[in-house]
Amino acid sequence: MAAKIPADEHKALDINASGNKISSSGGTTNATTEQSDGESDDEADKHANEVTATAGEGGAKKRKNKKKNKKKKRKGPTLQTDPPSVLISQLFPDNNYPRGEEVQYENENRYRITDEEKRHLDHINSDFLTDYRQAAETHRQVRQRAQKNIKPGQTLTEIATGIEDSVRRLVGHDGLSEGDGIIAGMGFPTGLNLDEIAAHYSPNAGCKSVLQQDNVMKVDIGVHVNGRIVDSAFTMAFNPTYDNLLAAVKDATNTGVREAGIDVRLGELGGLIQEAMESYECEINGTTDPIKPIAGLSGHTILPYSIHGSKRVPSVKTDDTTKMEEGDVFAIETFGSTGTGRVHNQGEVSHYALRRDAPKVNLHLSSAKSLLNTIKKNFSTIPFCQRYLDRLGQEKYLLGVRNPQSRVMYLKCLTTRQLNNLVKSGIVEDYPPLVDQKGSYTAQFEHTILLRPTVKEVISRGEDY
Ligand SMILES: [Co+2]
Repeated sequence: MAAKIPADEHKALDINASGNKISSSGGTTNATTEQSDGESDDEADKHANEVTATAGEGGAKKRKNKKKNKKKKRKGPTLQTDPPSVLISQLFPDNNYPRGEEVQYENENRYRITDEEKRHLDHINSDFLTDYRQAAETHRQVRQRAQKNIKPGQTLTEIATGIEDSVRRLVGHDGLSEGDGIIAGMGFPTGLNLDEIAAHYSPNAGCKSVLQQDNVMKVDIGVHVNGRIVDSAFTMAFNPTYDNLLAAVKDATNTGVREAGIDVRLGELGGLIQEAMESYECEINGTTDPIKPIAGLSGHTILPYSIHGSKRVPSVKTDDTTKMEEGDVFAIETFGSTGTGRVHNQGEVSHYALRRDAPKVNLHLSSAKSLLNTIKKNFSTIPFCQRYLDRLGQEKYLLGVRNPQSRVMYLKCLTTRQLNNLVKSGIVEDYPPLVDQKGSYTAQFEHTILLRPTVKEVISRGEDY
């Protein structure tokens, strides 16, 4: 889920100006590390190897090599069903979830791999890692099935609910009883953004949109376990015309993921992302368009139960000298566009989140109070959408109602009004859809990375992207 940079804050610089290379002290290479953590790693390897073929790319390759000679090694199949129904915690007993792609720090930070103190810090963080890896494996399994099954002709509503039902089933929390969604489930509303819509569109009740053969669809999925949110997105197109657009953005995001590391400066990282993105162009209906990074949308740190921390990863060079630091969790995401590369708010809002710094306001309407209470109890500060509220309500009011559909629409209007109240009071933040010029096409790829004390872990990496 993208962070929006206010227009007056993104001062893009000329990337050809001097000093656009990240100093060697912070850069990292793409080499995966040897796993060097002792017994618990071997246990994790064993389970990952026997149970599934969907582990993170780098990690999975390492494991395959290691166990090459074992008779028992079979390629897949996973024990997961289709549609998925087996809990991730059952597929990987004893919390031995697959690791993401682990990438060694380089140069001045190379010592971290074996440093006793850093290894100790890693060990005391094992709950954090376990929750993150469970969320990431859920993400991979759900999205890989989505990539296989999403087809033109399906409604955006059925695509979104299909993804969300799968996530909730695999983490074992349907989110319907009070507070259940705070334990594990959706990390934010499923973004299904078509063509010029870059971010923050999710169908509301009554949405009639149907996926078309020529659409370019960004699928942005958030999964959380105990508030540890994995934020990762990909783009689907059924027409090969857009291949270069997708390739550009995938390259830009992978550049950001590769060059990210402790001590790396955010503005310089943006320059490298920009360079990668702008080295592509895309021919659509006979005209060749340059591919522009969308400067107003950025990657971001992720905090517990909160999708947007305070640091931003721009996709263009800026003068932001803020450094990435040990312990940071970053969503590295880039957007490319055949349009202007600028986005504006447009269309019906679906995404909301309770503000962490929400002021104490005396709400006059009891309906607004009760909605705020529902939000606090079921989502805390995790972003949600109108459909997530609808499904909480439906459980109760569908029981005795003759015409459930009209009741749903009536309650939807009521909910929208109360949400607007909460937004105006500064308690809830709304995230309107962000849209480039009509007729343009935008693409997005995104990974979540953990800057662990010893190693960088690309937690959401999979064989797909
Ligand atoms: Co994001």
